[in-house]
Amino acid sequence: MIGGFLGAGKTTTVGRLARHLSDQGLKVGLITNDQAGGLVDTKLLRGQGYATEEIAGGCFCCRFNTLVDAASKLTNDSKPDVFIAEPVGSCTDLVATVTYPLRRMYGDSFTIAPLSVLVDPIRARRVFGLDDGGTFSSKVAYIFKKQLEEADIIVISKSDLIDDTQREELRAVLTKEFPLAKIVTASPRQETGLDELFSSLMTDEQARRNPMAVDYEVYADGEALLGWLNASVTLKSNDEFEANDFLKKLATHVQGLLQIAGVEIAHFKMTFSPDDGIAGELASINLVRSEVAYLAVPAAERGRTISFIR
Ligand SMILES: Nc1nc2c(ncn2[C@@H]2O[C@H](COP(=O)(O)OP(=O)(O)OP(=O)(O)O)[C@@H](O)[C@H]2O)c(=O)[nH]1
Ligand SMILES: [Mg+2]
Repeated sequence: MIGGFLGAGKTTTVGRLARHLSDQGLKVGLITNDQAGGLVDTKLLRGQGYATEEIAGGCFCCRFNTLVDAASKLTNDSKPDVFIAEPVGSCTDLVATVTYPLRRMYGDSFTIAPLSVLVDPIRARRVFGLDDGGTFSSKVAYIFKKQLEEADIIVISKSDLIDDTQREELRAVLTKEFPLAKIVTASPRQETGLDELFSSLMTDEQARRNPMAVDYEVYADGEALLGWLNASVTLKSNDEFEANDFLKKLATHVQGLLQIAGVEIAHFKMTFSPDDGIAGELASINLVRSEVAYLAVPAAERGRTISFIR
Protein backbone atom coordinates (compact mmCIF):
# COMPACT_ATOMS: atom_id res chain seq x y z
CA MET A 1 0.00 0.00 0.00
CA ILE A 2 1.22 3.46 -0.91
CA GLY A 3 -0.60 5.85 1.38
CA GLY A 4 -0.46 9.49 2.34
CA PHE A 5 -2.62 12.56 2.41
CA LEU A 6 -4.57 13.90 -0.58
CA GLY A 7 -2.30 15.11 -3.35
CA ALA A 8 0.93 13.83 -1.78
CA GLY A 9 2.07 12.07 -4.96
CA LYS A 10 0.70 8.55 -4.42
CA THR A 11 -0.60 7.91 -7.93
CA THR A 12 2.56 9.33 -9.48
CA THR A 13 4.61 6.97 -7.29
CA VAL A 14 2.37 3.99 -8.05
CA GLY A 15 2.93 4.60 -11.77
CA ARG A 16 6.70 4.83 -11.28
CA LEU A 17 6.81 1.69 -9.15
CA ALA A 18 4.65 -0.18 -11.65
CA ARG A 19 7.05 0.69 -14.43
CA HIS A 20 10.08 -0.18 -12.29
CA LEU A 21 8.64 -3.64 -11.58
CA SER A 22 7.45 -4.22 -15.15
CA ASP A 23 10.94 -3.43 -16.39
CA GLN A 24 12.15 -6.29 -14.18
CA GLY A 25 9.67 -8.66 -15.82
CA LEU A 26 7.14 -8.62 -12.98
CA LYS A 27 3.42 -8.28 -13.63
CA VAL A 28 1.63 -5.64 -11.61
CA GLY A 29 -2.01 -5.20 -10.68
CA LEU A 30 -3.00 -1.77 -9.48
CA ILE A 31 -5.86 -0.86 -7.16
CA THR A 32 -7.21 2.67 -6.98
CA ASN A 33 -9.70 3.82 -4.38
CA ASP A 34 -11.76 6.87 -3.59
CA GLN A 35 -15.22 8.06 -2.67
CA ALA A 36 -16.76 7.67 -6.13
CA GLY A 37 -16.15 5.83 -9.40
CA GLY A 38 -14.69 7.00 -12.71
CA LEU A 39 -11.53 8.20 -11.00
CA VAL A 40 -8.88 10.40 -12.55
CA ASP A 41 -6.27 8.14 -10.94
CA THR A 42 -7.69 5.06 -12.67
CA LYS A 43 -7.70 6.82 -16.02
CA LEU A 44 -4.11 7.95 -15.56
CA LEU A 45 -2.80 4.53 -14.53
CA ARG A 46 -4.75 2.61 -17.18
CA GLY A 47 -3.49 5.20 -19.64
CA GLN A 48 0.03 4.05 -18.72
CA GLY A 49 -1.00 0.52 -19.72
CA TYR A 50 -1.40 -1.20 -16.33
CA ALA A 51 -4.20 -3.54 -15.24
CA THR A 52 -6.08 -1.35 -12.76
CA GLU A 53 -9.13 -2.07 -10.64
CA GLU A 54 -11.03 0.72 -8.97
CA ILE A 55 -12.74 0.56 -5.59
CA ALA A 56 -15.36 3.29 -5.27
CA GLY A 57 -17.58 4.25 -2.36
CA GLY A 58 -15.08 5.02 0.39
CA CYS A 59 -11.79 3.65 1.63
CA PHE A 60 -11.15 -0.08 1.34
CA CYS A 61 -10.02 0.01 4.96
CA CYS A 62 -13.70 0.21 5.92
CA ARG A 63 -14.68 -2.54 3.48
CA PHE A 64 -11.93 -5.10 3.43
CA ASN A 65 -13.89 -7.37 1.06
CA THR A 66 -13.78 -4.83 -1.72
CA LEU A 67 -9.99 -5.02 -1.65
CA VAL A 68 -10.04 -8.81 -1.80
CA ASP A 69 -12.58 -8.68 -4.66
CA ALA A 70 -10.44 -6.21 -6.62
CA ALA A 71 -7.36 -8.39 -6.10
CA SER A 72 -9.29 -11.50 -7.22
CA LYS A 73 -10.50 -9.77 -10.34
CA LEU A 74 -6.97 -8.70 -11.20
CA THR A 75 -5.77 -12.24 -10.50
CA ASN A 76 -8.36 -13.70 -12.88
CA ASP A 77 -7.61 -11.17 -15.59
CA SER A 78 -3.84 -10.88 -15.49
CA LYS A 79 -2.30 -12.90 -12.62
CA PRO A 80 -0.11 -10.14 -11.18
CA ASP A 81 3.05 -10.90 -9.19
CA VAL A 82 2.64 -7.69 -7.24
CA PHE A 83 -0.42 -5.70 -6.20
CA ILE A 84 -0.02 -2.01 -5.53
CA ALA A 85 -2.94 -0.38 -3.78
CA GLU A 86 -3.50 3.34 -3.25
CA PRO A 87 -5.84 4.02 -0.33
CA VAL A 88 -7.99 7.14 -0.13
CA GLY A 89 -5.88 10.15 0.88
CA SER A 90 -8.04 10.87 3.93
CA CYS A 91 -7.72 7.32 5.25
CA THR A 92 -5.72 6.00 8.17
CA ASP A 93 -5.55 2.91 10.44
CA LEU A 94 -4.61 0.71 7.48
CA VAL A 95 -2.49 -1.67 9.52
CA ALA A 96 -5.40 -2.67 11.75
CA THR A 97 -8.04 -2.73 9.03
CA VAL A 98 -6.11 -4.13 6.07
CA THR A 99 -2.75 -5.61 7.05
CA TYR A 100 -4.02 -7.67 9.99
CA PRO A 101 -6.87 -9.36 8.11
CA LEU A 102 -4.66 -9.84 5.04
CA ARG A 103 -2.06 -11.58 7.18
CA ARG A 104 -4.60 -13.65 9.04
CA MET A 105 -6.48 -14.79 5.96
CA TYR A 106 -3.84 -14.86 3.25
CA GLY A 107 -0.57 -14.93 5.17
CA ASP A 108 0.67 -17.92 3.19
CA SER A 109 -0.10 -16.41 -0.19
CA PHE A 110 1.12 -12.83 0.20
CA THR A 111 4.13 -10.98 1.52
CA ILE A 112 3.05 -7.55 2.68
CA ALA A 113 5.51 -4.82 1.80
CA PRO A 114 6.26 -2.01 4.26
CA LEU A 115 3.54 0.60 4.49
CA SER A 116 4.92 3.69 2.82
CA VAL A 117 3.26 7.02 3.48
CA LEU A 118 4.02 10.04 1.32
CA VAL A 119 3.98 13.63 2.50
CA ASP A 120 3.90 16.75 0.40
CA PRO A 121 6.68 18.76 2.07
CA ILE A 122 4.93 22.12 1.78
CA ARG A 123 1.75 20.73 3.30
CA ALA A 124 3.72 18.89 6.00
CA ARG A 125 5.79 21.97 6.95
CA ARG A 126 2.54 23.83 7.55
CA VAL A 127 0.92 21.03 9.54
CA PHE A 128 3.98 20.80 11.82
CA GLY A 129 4.14 24.58 12.28
CA LEU A 130 7.38 25.15 10.35
CA ASP A 131 5.67 27.50 7.87
CA ASP A 132 2.55 29.64 7.75
CA GLY A 133 0.03 29.20 4.99
CA GLY A 134 -3.32 27.68 4.17
CA THR A 135 -4.00 24.53 6.10
CA PHE A 136 -6.84 22.43 7.46
CA SER A 137 -8.67 22.13 10.76
CA SER A 138 -7.00 20.30 13.63
CA LYS A 139 -9.23 17.26 13.04
CA VAL A 140 -7.93 16.89 9.50
CA ALA A 141 -4.39 17.43 10.80
CA TYR A 142 -5.11 14.57 13.21
CA ILE A 143 -5.67 12.23 10.24
CA PHE A 144 -2.55 13.56 8.53
CA LYS A 145 -0.44 12.74 11.60
CA LYS A 146 -2.06 9.36 12.20
CA GLN A 147 -1.20 8.36 8.64
CA LEU A 148 2.45 9.06 9.44
CA GLU A 149 2.31 7.30 12.80
CA GLU A 150 1.60 3.92 11.22
CA ALA A 151 4.11 4.28 8.38
CA ASP A 152 7.06 1.94 8.09
CA ILE A 153 8.55 4.32 5.55
CA ILE A 154 7.77 8.04 5.42
CA VAL A 155 8.54 9.51 2.03
CA ILE A 156 9.19 13.24 1.93
CA SER A 157 7.77 13.58 -1.55
CA LYS A 158 8.20 16.38 -4.14
CA SER A 159 11.71 17.09 -2.90
CA ASP A 160 12.15 19.45 -5.85
CA LEU A 161 9.83 21.93 -4.11
CA ILE A 162 12.04 22.53 -1.05
CA ASP A 163 15.67 23.39 -0.43
CA ASP A 164 18.11 21.40 1.68
CA THR A 165 17.47 23.41 4.86
CA GLN A 166 13.70 23.03 4.58
CA ARG A 167 14.11 19.32 3.96
CA GLU A 168 16.39 18.80 6.97
CA GLU A 169 14.05 20.80 9.24
CA LEU A 170 11.14 18.66 8.14
CA ARG A 171 13.16 15.47 8.48
CA ALA A 172 14.13 16.45 12.05
CA VAL A 173 10.47 16.97 13.02
CA LEU A 174 9.39 13.71 11.41
CA THR A 175 12.22 11.75 13.03
CA LYS A 176 11.32 13.13 16.43
CA GLU A 177 7.56 12.56 16.05
CA PHE A 178 7.75 9.18 14.32
CA PRO A 179 10.94 7.49 15.54
CA LEU A 180 9.96 4.03 14.25
CA ALA A 181 9.71 5.07 10.62
CA LYS A 182 12.47 5.04 8.07
CA ILE A 183 12.48 8.43 6.34
CA VAL A 184 13.43 8.81 2.69
CA THR A 185 13.26 11.77 0.34
CA ALA A 186 12.12 11.52 -3.26
CA SER A 187 10.68 13.39 -6.16
CA PRO A 188 8.25 10.97 -7.77
CA ARG A 189 7.60 13.19 -10.74
CA GLN A 190 11.26 13.86 -11.42
CA GLU A 191 12.06 10.24 -10.59
CA THR A 192 14.80 11.00 -8.11
CA GLY A 193 15.34 9.20 -4.82
CA LEU A 194 12.88 6.42 -5.63
CA ASP A 195 15.43 3.59 -5.74
CA GLU A 196 15.80 3.39 -1.97
CA LEU A 197 12.02 3.31 -1.54
CA PHE A 198 11.47 0.68 -4.23
CA SER A 199 14.21 -1.56 -2.95
CA SER A 200 12.80 -1.43 0.62
CA LEU A 201 9.33 -2.18 -0.71
CA MET A 202 10.57 -5.23 -2.57
CA THR A 203 12.87 -6.64 0.10
CA ASP A 204 11.43 -5.69 3.50
CA GLU A 205 8.15 -6.67 5.12
CA GLN A 206 5.62 -4.56 6.91
CA ALA A 207 6.61 -4.29 10.59
CA ARG A 208 4.58 -6.28 13.11
CA ARG A 209 3.60 -3.63 15.61
CA ASN A 210 0.89 -3.15 18.16
CA PRO A 211 -2.14 -1.42 16.63
CA MET A 212 -2.05 2.33 17.02
CA ALA A 213 -4.73 4.09 19.06
CA VAL A 214 -7.19 5.96 16.88
CA ASP A 215 -9.94 8.23 18.13
CA TYR A 216 -12.60 7.30 15.59
CA GLU A 217 -14.77 10.27 16.51
CA VAL A 218 -12.06 12.77 15.64
CA TYR A 219 -11.16 10.72 12.55
CA ALA A 220 -14.80 10.67 11.36
CA ASP A 221 -15.20 14.40 12.06
CA GLY A 222 -11.98 15.12 10.16
CA GLU A 223 -13.14 13.10 7.15
CA ALA A 224 -16.55 14.77 7.25
CA LEU A 225 -14.89 18.17 7.11
CA LEU A 226 -13.33 17.33 3.76
CA GLY A 227 -15.68 18.03 0.88
CA TRP A 228 -15.73 15.74 -2.13
CA LEU A 229 -17.03 16.37 -5.62
CA ASN A 230 -16.86 13.93 -8.47
CA ALA A 231 -18.22 15.16 -11.76
CA SER A 232 -18.07 14.49 -15.49
CA VAL A 233 -18.87 17.31 -17.85
CA THR A 234 -19.47 17.06 -21.58
CA LEU A 235 -18.13 19.91 -23.64
CA LYS A 236 -19.28 20.64 -27.20
CA SER A 237 -17.71 23.04 -29.62
CA ASN A 238 -17.90 23.57 -33.36
CA ASP A 239 -14.43 25.08 -33.35
CA GLU A 240 -11.14 23.49 -32.43
CA PHE A 241 -9.78 24.53 -29.06
CA GLU A 242 -6.79 23.80 -26.88
CA ALA A 243 -7.66 21.32 -24.10
CA ASN A 244 -4.78 22.44 -21.89
CA ASP A 245 -5.88 26.06 -22.00
CA PHE A 246 -9.43 25.10 -21.22
CA LEU A 247 -8.49 23.03 -18.14
CA LYS A 248 -6.10 25.72 -16.95
CA LYS A 249 -8.77 28.44 -17.19
CA LEU A 250 -11.38 26.29 -15.49
CA ALA A 251 -9.02 25.30 -12.68
CA THR A 252 -7.87 28.87 -12.13
CA HIS A 253 -11.46 30.07 -11.99
CA VAL A 254 -12.53 27.44 -9.46
CA GLN A 255 -9.37 28.06 -7.45
CA GLY A 256 -10.14 31.79 -7.33
CA LEU A 257 -13.69 31.17 -6.15
CA LEU A 258 -12.53 28.79 -3.43
CA GLN A 259 -9.91 31.22 -2.29
CA ILE A 260 -12.52 33.97 -1.92
CA ALA A 261 -14.65 31.52 0.07
CA GLY A 262 -11.66 30.76 2.32
CA VAL A 263 -11.67 27.08 1.38
CA GLU A 264 -8.36 25.21 1.20
CA ILE A 265 -7.90 22.81 -1.71
CA ALA A 266 -6.63 19.36 -0.76
CA HIS A 267 -6.52 17.98 -4.30
CA PHE A 268 -8.39 19.20 -7.34
CA LYS A 269 -7.76 17.15 -10.45
CA MET A 270 -9.26 16.89 -13.90
CA THR A 271 -8.60 14.99 -17.08
CA PHE A 272 -9.86 15.80 -20.52
CA SER A 273 -10.72 13.04 -23.00
CA PRO A 274 -12.02 13.25 -26.54
CA ASP A 275 -15.29 11.39 -27.06
CA ASP A 276 -13.89 9.04 -29.70
CA GLY A 277 -12.75 6.79 -26.84
CA ILE A 278 -9.54 6.02 -28.72
CA ALA A 279 -7.14 8.85 -28.12
CA GLY A 280 -7.05 8.47 -24.31
CA GLU A 281 -6.54 11.50 -22.12
CA LEU A 282 -5.55 14.69 -23.94
CA ALA A 283 -4.78 16.74 -20.89
CA SER A 284 -4.79 16.63 -17.11
CA ILE A 285 -4.42 19.20 -14.37
CA ASN A 286 -3.85 19.05 -10.62
CA LEU A 287 -4.00 21.64 -7.87
CA VAL A 288 -2.82 20.61 -4.44
CA ARG A 289 -3.06 23.93 -2.60
CA SER A 290 -5.27 26.98 -2.78
CA GLU A 291 -2.70 29.71 -3.43
CA VAL A 292 -2.83 31.25 -6.84
CA ALA A 293 0.99 31.34 -7.09
CA TYR A 294 1.42 28.01 -8.81
CA LEU A 295 3.96 26.75 -11.24
CA ALA A 296 3.20 24.99 -14.49
CA VAL A 297 5.36 22.01 -15.31
CA PRO A 298 4.87 19.87 -18.38
CA ALA A 299 4.80 16.22 -17.36
CA ALA A 300 7.67 14.32 -18.83
CA GLU A 301 5.77 11.46 -20.31
CA ARG A 302 3.11 13.21 -22.36
CA GLY A 303 3.74 16.26 -24.44
CA ARG A 304 0.23 17.62 -24.13
CA THR A 305 -0.22 17.01 -20.43
CA ILE A 306 0.10 19.85 -17.99
CA SER A 307 0.28 19.81 -14.26
CA PHE A 308 0.13 22.56 -11.66
CA ILE A 309 1.96 21.90 -8.49
CA ARG A 310 1.69 24.92 -6.21
N1 LIG B 1 6.70 19.19 -7.79
C1 LIG B 1 6.35 17.91 -7.76
N2 LIG B 1 5.08 17.56 -7.96
C2 LIG B 1 4.77 16.25 -7.91
C3 LIG B 1 5.74 15.26 -7.65
N3 LIG B 1 5.14 14.06 -7.66
C4 LIG B 1 3.83 14.30 -7.91
N4 LIG B 1 3.62 15.61 -8.08
C5 LIG B 1 2.38 16.30 -8.44
O1 LIG B 1 1.49 16.36 -7.34
C6 LIG B 1 0.14 16.31 -7.82
C7 LIG B 1 -0.60 15.20 -7.11
O2 LIG B 1 0.01 13.96 -7.44
P1 LIG B 1 -0.76 12.57 -7.34
O3 LIG B 1 0.24 11.50 -7.63
O4 LIG B 1 -2.00 12.61 -8.13
O5 LIG B 1 -1.13 12.59 -5.78
P2 LIG B 1 -2.06 11.57 -4.96
O6 LIG B 1 -1.43 11.44 -3.62
O7 LIG B 1 -2.26 10.33 -5.73
O8 LIG B 1 -3.42 12.39 -4.84
P3 LIG B 1 -4.88 11.81 -4.37
O9 LIG B 1 -5.09 10.51 -5.03
O10 LIG B 1 -5.86 12.85 -4.81
O11 LIG B 1 -4.83 11.75 -2.88
C8 LIG B 1 0.24 16.12 -9.33
O12 LIG B 1 0.19 17.39 -9.94
C9 LIG B 1 1.62 15.53 -9.51
O13 LIG B 1 2.17 15.77 -10.79
C10 LIG B 1 7.09 15.66 -7.47
O14 LIG B 1 8.00 14.87 -7.27
N5 LIG B 1 7.33 16.99 -7.52
MG1 LIG C 1 -4.05 9.43 -6.30
